[in-house]
Amino acid sequence: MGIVNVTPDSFSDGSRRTDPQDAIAAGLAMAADGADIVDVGGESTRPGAAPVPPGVEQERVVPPIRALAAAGLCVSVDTRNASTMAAALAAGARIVNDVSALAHDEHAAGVVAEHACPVVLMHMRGTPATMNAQAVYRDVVAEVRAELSRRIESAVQAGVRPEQIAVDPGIGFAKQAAHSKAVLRGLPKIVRLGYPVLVGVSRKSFIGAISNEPDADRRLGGSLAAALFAVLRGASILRVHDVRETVQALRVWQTLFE
Ligand code: PMM
Repeated sequence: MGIVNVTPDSFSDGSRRTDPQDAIAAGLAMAADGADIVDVGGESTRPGAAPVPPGVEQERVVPPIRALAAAGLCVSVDTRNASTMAAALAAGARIVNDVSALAHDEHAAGVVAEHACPVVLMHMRGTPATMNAQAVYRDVVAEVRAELSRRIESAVQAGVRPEQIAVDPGIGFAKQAAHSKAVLRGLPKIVRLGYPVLVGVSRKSFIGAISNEPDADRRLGGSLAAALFAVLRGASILRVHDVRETVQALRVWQTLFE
């Protein structure tokens, strides 16, 4: 899954695309480089980020989603807002990726149930503005697993079918670097929930903490290492900025394993 952020303020400078034409070109290039899914988002979820009104978010994401879907790409929309999910699905998006696991907007589960589309339920606590203060765990893997389980139950109660669901432990969301490391090591416990697992490690701050690299755009090596480790631990979808490099790393790594 390649990341197309149509935002002025994502944590990685190199992934910000405010011009719709840039976003479309980036999505097409990612697909050509081997991405199976292109994830388009219009609201930064970096720690402390302010919420973006859904109308503004839709003005950002709908034009690139329409163009990328028309070009035949499988597009997901990265949003917490039901009206943005509906607008993106109407424009041709096929997957909903919600960092709040359908908790932010009371109408979100209904939209996903009605469209019967795949949905990514990601773990976090609070909101991007408040999540850092809630990064307190006794057993982070068990707590993330239990909290994801509750979000799955709530989605299913709202009419989402289990076959639609993928889960994501939410690396860096309400997690300090030590929590993100523990979650990656304990990923098989999340895999045992029985749903496909998506992992987003690309350029995240725990890589900066391990490698002493404050610049998010200079964390490719660490991102590749963490991505391969996540696959080894059972991840089936990787959400990445650097598609060409990740596809190459995966091909070589998998070939050597065969
Ligand atoms: N990370 C970000 C945004 N959306 N969605 C999922 N499912 N998993 C993630 O880890 C995730 C996400 C933040 O990163 P970005 O600013 O590079 O998009």
